[in-house]
Parts: sequence; C-alpha cells; structure tokens
Amino acid sequence: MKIGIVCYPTFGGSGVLATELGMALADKGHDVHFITYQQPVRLANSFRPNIFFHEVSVPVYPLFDFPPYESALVSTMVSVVNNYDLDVLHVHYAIPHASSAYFAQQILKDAGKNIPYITTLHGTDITLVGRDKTYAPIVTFSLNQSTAITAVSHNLKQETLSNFNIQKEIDVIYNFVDVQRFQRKEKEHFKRMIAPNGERIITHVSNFRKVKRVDDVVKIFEKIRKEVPSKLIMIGDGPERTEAEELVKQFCNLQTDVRFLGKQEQVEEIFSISDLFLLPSAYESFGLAALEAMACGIPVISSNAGGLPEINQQGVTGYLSEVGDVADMAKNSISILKDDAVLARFKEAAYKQAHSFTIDKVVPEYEALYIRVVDEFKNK
Ligand code: GMT
Repeated sequence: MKIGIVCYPTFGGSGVLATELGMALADKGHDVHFITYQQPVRLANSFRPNIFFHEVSVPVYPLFDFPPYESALVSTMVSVVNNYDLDVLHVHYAIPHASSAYFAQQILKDAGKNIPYITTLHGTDITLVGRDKTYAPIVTFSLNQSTAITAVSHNLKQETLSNFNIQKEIDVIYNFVDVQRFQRKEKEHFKRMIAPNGERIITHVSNFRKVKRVDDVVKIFEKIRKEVPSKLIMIGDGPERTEAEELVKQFCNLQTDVRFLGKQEQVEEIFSISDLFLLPSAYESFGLAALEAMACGIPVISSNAGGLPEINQQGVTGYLSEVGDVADMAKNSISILKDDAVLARFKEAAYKQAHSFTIDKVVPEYEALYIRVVDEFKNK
C-alpha cells in the first residue's frame, strides 16, 4: 500500500509514534510518505528505500505575521497524493492535521481522485488544546469527516466522546514499542560514570511541559535520595526545565546527583542503565516514554491519570498514585529500590508487560484498518 503519514516531526509522543509506525510499515513492504515541516527526529539514521520525506515549506511574505502552515500542508498533501498515487492518508494529532486532510481530500475529489483519511488522536489534541473553543468546532468537524478515527487508549476514546459531539466509531489502537531497539544493552562503563558508587539510577523523559509536572519528579527524587543512594537523569527540554533546574538548586546538595541531559536521541542507552522511571503527569493519554522504559526492564512510578493504568500495573510493573501525591510516589519508589530482589521482580514484570505492546502485535491492526477504509471508500 502507499501510505501518507502527516505528523509533528519533533520529540513529542505523537511524532515518535507516527515515525515508528512509518518505519514498521516500510519494513513490511509498504511505501510510506512522511509529510511534515522537517525530517522527523526518529527517522534520522534509518534509511529505507521505501520511505519518502516531503518537506512542507511555508513561504514568508511581509503581510504574514502568522505564515499559513495549514495551507502549505494541504497543498503539499494534494501534490504528494497525486504524484505518488497514495491509497490513504493517516494523520497524527488532530490539530491542524485532521482539517488539513479534509481540505486536501475535497480538493482531490474535485479533481476526480478519492482518498480516505484516518485521524489518530494522541492526547492534548483532545484533552487540552482541542477543547479550547477556538479549535473545538474545527476538531469536531474534521473528526466526524475522517474515514476512521483511532485513539491510543480507551481513556482517550472516552475523553473524546465526553468532550466532543462525535458521530463515528473510535477504534482504540494502543501505542507500541520497537523491542529490537528498546532493550537493555551492556553499558557498564556508562553506568559507572553516572553512578560511581553503585547508586540506583532514576530517569525521567518528557518535553518538560506543565502537564508533565517535572517539579514533582525533583521532589520525589529528593525524598528517595534520603533513603536510597541514587542519581536522577532528566532527559528532554521544554518550558518547565528552568524551573526544575532552579528547584534542584534549592535542595541542598542535590545538584551533584541530578543531570539535565536535554534532548537525546539514543534514550535506550540511558534506559539500559536505569532502575526506575518517573512519570507523575497531570494527564497522559498513554505514556509512550514509560512503555519504552518498561521494554528496557524499568519499573514505572506514575500518576494514575488518563491511560496510564492501561499500561502500568499497580504493584506489578510499578505503582500508580494520585496526581501530585509526591509522598506516596516517593514511598513506592523506595519500596522498589531498596531491595535487590524486589527491584529484580519489578524489572522482569515491566519487561514482560511491554512485550504485549510490540510492533508485531499492534502494526497489523493499523494495516487492517487501512484495508478496511480503502475498501469502504472504493464502494462509496
Ligand atoms: O503531550 C505530549 O506529551 C506530546 C503528545 C503528542 O501528541 O506529541 O503526547 C501524547 O501522545 C503520546 C503518543 O501517543 C502519548 O504517549 C502521550 O501520553 C500523550 N501525551 C499526553 O496525553 C499529555
């Protein structure tokens, strides 16, 4: 099949998942065309002859205080569908990709080409940004016009149905992890650099936005460290990073034990030396970073928000606490970290759970959906 994937190319979860999906589909023989404003980060160093990247460039003009990205995206979608005779468009993150797909579909229809589009909802496109009344009408319309809608968890499906007037079925297709890439590798030298005295290593990965509650990560770590010698690695960047760094500074002596590494591509190398993953978010539709950590055998301490209970199993792969309950998250972390046997049990369970979300289990669900929508559309 010839599939067009529209996504954000950045480190955000929706772009990561869309890129991983494109690579997995290409490995299964499909032609995959990424349409976005820059090469997706996860696509770097992974050449495949059947993956194509089409850059959306937005012309600047003195009149434009806000250059119209959406118009440039629509036109690029139209030309890629025409030039490569695509079978289906799959857009990730509703805003503005779903309405752009609808617009492209209408332009193509006018020229005699019918193409279905699938919208995959990822999280804040529904729970935060999409609900804003400046966007809600266009999100509702473009979802209802989608040939199919998918959500990455049951929780996100429910959030969508509760907050928007959706007249269509929403299929839940869980996120997945590439277990060939995300597996524990021998990195002893690296571990000794971070934790020279055998301290436990705790990791957090996010885009440091408010919803991630990165200050809670620091507060949890401060409590853990009083009981269990440990180090904290913070991966990613975003608006809340400076505040988190300031908080680390405020806590006496914490700076020597916390490293802010910024955006990193080879996260699996850091996961290979980690003992615990912290994700205290106010909301996560799914928590892809936690799943990738689990695939490397790392237990997860998370909030119980959104879709997190659908991947993190209470008392088995980690623990879930109420949002903001730093004391409970610290207590649970300590209970896992202070005992080698308990830690080993949680690591094993996390690894096992992640293996129920692998490429070979999830990607066929997308392929079946593509076949279904293309068939449905032919008969329209
Ligand atoms: O909001 C983000 O952190 C980024 C966002 C995105 O769409 O780029 O991530 C969302 O999608 C990921 C992939 O499906 C999910 O794993 C994240 O849980 C979700 N984030 C939120 O719901 C806050």
